[in-house]
Amino acid sequence: MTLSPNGTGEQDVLVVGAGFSGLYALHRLRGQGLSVTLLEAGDGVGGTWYWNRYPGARCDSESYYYSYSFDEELQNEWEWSERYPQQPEIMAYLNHVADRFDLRRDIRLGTRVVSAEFDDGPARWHVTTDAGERLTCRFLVTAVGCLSTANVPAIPGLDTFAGEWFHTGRWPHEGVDFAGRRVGIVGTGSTGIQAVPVIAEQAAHLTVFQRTANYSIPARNGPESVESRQAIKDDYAEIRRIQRESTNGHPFLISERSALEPSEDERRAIYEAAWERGGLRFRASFADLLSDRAANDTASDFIRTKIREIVRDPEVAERLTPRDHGFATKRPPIDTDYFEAYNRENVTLVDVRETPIEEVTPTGLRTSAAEYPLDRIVFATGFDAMTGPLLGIDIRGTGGRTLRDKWADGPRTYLGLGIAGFPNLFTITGPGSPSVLCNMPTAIEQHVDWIADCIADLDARGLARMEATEDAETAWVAHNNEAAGKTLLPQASSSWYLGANVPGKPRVFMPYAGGFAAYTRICDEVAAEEYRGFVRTR
Ligand code: NA7
Repeated sequence: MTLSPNGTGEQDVLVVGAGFSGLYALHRLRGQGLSVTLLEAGDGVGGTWYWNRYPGARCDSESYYYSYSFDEELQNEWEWSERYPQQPEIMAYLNHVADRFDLRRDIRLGTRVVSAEFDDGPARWHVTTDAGERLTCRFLVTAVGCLSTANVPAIPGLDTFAGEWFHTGRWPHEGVDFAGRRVGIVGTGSTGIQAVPVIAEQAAHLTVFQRTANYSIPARNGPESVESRQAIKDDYAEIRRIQRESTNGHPFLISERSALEPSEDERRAIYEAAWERGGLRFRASFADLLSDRAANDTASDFIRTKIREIVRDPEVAERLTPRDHGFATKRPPIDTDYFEAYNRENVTLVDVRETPIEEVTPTGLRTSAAEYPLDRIVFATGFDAMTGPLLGIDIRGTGGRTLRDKWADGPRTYLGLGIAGFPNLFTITGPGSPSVLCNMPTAIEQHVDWIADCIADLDARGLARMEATEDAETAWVAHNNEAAGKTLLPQASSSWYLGANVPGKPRVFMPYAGGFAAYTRICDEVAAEEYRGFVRTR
């Protein structure tokens, strides 16, 4: 089936979003003979990386592993220039993928999905776009990303600001000129930590408004040598196997030793080596960093000492030192010269927990203690993570029930893939799946493959409708909470994993914390047992 020229034709599958998830979903589903159209709100492919163009935007996963593994030729032909890929390079890669697999003919850019309604009689989804078009499909696959709904704080007076303000996740394509400007940046998560050193180099003055001090590990970015690229490619099969069998989708395994086992000297030496090597792998130094408070304290203390060593002004160092949560219990950033930036003459740190932001004035930002004159304000304030992108669409399941209503007290899914009351809807990296706790392309490929196999199985059996049962969903929510409860993660009370960064959002630990490999095994078992926990009918 193909879309009729007026866009009202029926498709087997509509995919929403053209990031890593949507592009692979289109390729994979089309490859098994299905008619597929992909609808994308942006004017280009790239998803997260299309929108996040802020200074210093770079992936924290390493480039050779933050890439697709589904096609051997693709992974062998593509050359990543640095250890971590910069935003423009990821965009080049995803555009290359779109061209290489001839995806563009089934992608409609500049098309935002505003609603989707399930019609139970014929088991069809009716999807409406912002242009008022109505499209129909058998299966709806959301590939809307976990971090794509910008969270701009509702600070009084923002509309009176005479300068310009930006959210990092909606960055202007033409860039922003900070030269000679007084710039304020709000937020010190992964994004703020990447942007601060880069903006500090450009601006006349940079004021950083920090609410929660953060741990950060040096990235140790650098060019990827010809030899190391070749070595990775020669070993790709094994690397991909490790990624798929790991806890977090990265090509390293977490040490099996407790942090409390070695002597203090040996432990410090292990942390020093990990600090020198840099990157997210630091958290793999010991087995129990995310499950045992005393073990976690050893890593947290090590990083606190490093902050004091790097930052020259002891008062600034103290304000930059996290005390209210343990290392990696919130998403751990990695950085290039973040703490070093505070040694610059033109960088000021303001602790807005001590002196909260009260308003934006026409000429700057005022806290309870002072007014800071600014020409530009950058909000690195994160996202309405995981549920925001899905609830941004008016999704209605059986009986017209809205997803917003169903998730009023927090998301409920089965495997993060299916939702009771919403048949034939598949959510790639949905809440309740490893998603943001995993290297994303690894998590995405597993989801897309599972969904594609599932649809193939339905078609082979002549089945038209598939829906997660309430019981399976309830059991999965309980298992999700249990898995999170075995870790220290839910204890970081200001974490976006819990929805704590968005005022009024229900506090539910959203990603699946039981580990990627364990999760994959469960999904495989569900499929092998004729999709246990789903009802499939003609
Ligand atoms: P994050 O990690 O959610 O960080 C947002 C930062 O903004 C964080 O420091 C927040 O402080 C701060 N924030 C949020 N709202 C406010 C208000 N109203 N006032 C002051 N400060 C505020 O988003 P990122 O974009 O950095 O990273 C998102 C993910 O992208 C990252 O985890 C990676 O997976 C990639 P808080 O900690 O909430 O006190």
